[in-house]
Amino acid sequence: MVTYPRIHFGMEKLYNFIDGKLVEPGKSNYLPNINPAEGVAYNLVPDSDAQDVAEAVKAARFAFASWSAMPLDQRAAILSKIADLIDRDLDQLALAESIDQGKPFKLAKSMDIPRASANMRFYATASMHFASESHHMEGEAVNYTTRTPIGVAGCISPWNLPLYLFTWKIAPALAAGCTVVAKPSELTPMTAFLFSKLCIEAGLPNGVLNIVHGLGHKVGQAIVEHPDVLVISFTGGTVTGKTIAATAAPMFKKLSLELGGKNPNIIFADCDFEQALNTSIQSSFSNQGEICLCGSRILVERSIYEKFVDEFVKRTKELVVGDPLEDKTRVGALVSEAHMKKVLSYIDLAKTEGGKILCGGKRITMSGRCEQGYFVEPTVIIDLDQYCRTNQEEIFGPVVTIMPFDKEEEAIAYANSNAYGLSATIWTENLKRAHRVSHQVKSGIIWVNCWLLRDLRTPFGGMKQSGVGREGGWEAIRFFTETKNVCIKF
Ligand code: TXE
Repeated sequence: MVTYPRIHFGMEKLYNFIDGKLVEPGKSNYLPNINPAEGVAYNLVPDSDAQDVAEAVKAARFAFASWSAMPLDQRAAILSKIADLIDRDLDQLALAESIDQGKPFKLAKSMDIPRASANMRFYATASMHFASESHHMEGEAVNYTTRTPIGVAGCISPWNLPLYLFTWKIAPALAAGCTVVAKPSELTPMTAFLFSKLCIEAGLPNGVLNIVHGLGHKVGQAIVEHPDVLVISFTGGTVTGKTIAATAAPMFKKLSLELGGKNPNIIFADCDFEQALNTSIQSSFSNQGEICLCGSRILVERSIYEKFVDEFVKRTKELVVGDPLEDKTRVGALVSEAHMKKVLSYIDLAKTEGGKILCGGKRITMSGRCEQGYFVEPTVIIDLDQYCRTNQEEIFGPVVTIMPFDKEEEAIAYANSNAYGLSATIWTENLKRAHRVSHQVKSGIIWVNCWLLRDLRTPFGGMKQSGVGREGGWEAIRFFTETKNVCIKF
């Protein structure tokens, strides 16, 4: 068990990071920041507004000329230095992430924080290899294409993988030569605040990255509305994505929207049963099911359906739900009381829709320091129709449904019977089937015989209501650039 650092995390104030300085919000308003495992406030997050955003944009605009002109190796060295500092502070950042978000400390230490430094390092080095194209028209002309940084980028990130997704946006923006005004979720501001201190230590020039904390409809909206923020990268709920798109579209801003998912996990009878089972437990309940890539609809070929359901329920019951700081904990607290209520309301809905709860289904009341925390039992539901709301809407919690199918075409139709199209997992030992099904499932990311195996060079994002655009690799760097073609006649 990790020692809980009460002294460090008393009701301290977090600060915005504007023009290289840690500053109070202009009106000195703060919001309580809740530790979800305890259900109590433990520090104060700035309740900033449009004026704070305006200050941040002004600093970012000013910094743009020198940052975008800085030699690539110098820019890369600063971003790499930030990655090194994240590695140095791994324990402190993982602890902060666990306390702020409710996720197991072990998960934050093994996944979230290492990925945050990987994001910084990946794009630091990528910036030095970035190149644009040229096209020759034989004997007639040559075209060359330039991709130059757009200007000030707005990066808005969610609460489920706080530092992981925050850095996933700002790293390519900074590497491309943009300056940034960023907003982490008001529910999980802590690691972004610590990150701002690391940027100062790494010598990031003033104004290159600005972090404004606060509510989505105030700070987030002000970033999207600001005429000098030319490009917006957002990860969060689909409803919020629609609001952002509606605001940004009339201003012709460039948009990348990574939204929700309701991902199918298709298990054929010819799979490696043990692997499919083990990984499906992870893809269902990792991070309390609060990952947009979690497989929340498990489709199982009928000949192994009963066996799979029995084993899956048995292993689900073995998962230790509890204090995120304890080593044995596999499932921690949900991020907020409101989110816990939303998840529980979907379990109630599933019952009214005819679902049978095989395990879980309730809030858990812990003893000791976590007695007011937001814990929900990992929940497995069967007997639901494909088209019911439980199977159509994103729950984003430790809740999965399992459904049988008879034929491959049926599995594909079920997988596609949803407005979302972020990711899908396919379990089969038949190579031809793996290709066939991968080709037909309408999702931006397909994993065959694995889940969440990430190569940062690959395009990342969803189809349909899961978003617009792709992150990752060159796609993300190109996104933050403006393209120009120059045609020169011989
Ligand atoms: O996210 P929001 P919420 C899904 C999940 C969840 C639902 C709602 O199903 O239950 O979305 O979650 C900022 N302009 N995902 O409401 O509001 C906000 O402050 C600009 C999936 O908590 O989308 C935060 O920084 N910004 C998801 C960020 O948007 C605005 C991860 C995301 O919060 C804004 C999170 C506005 N008008 C939730 N309103 C994923 N795809 O990983 C809010 N924000």
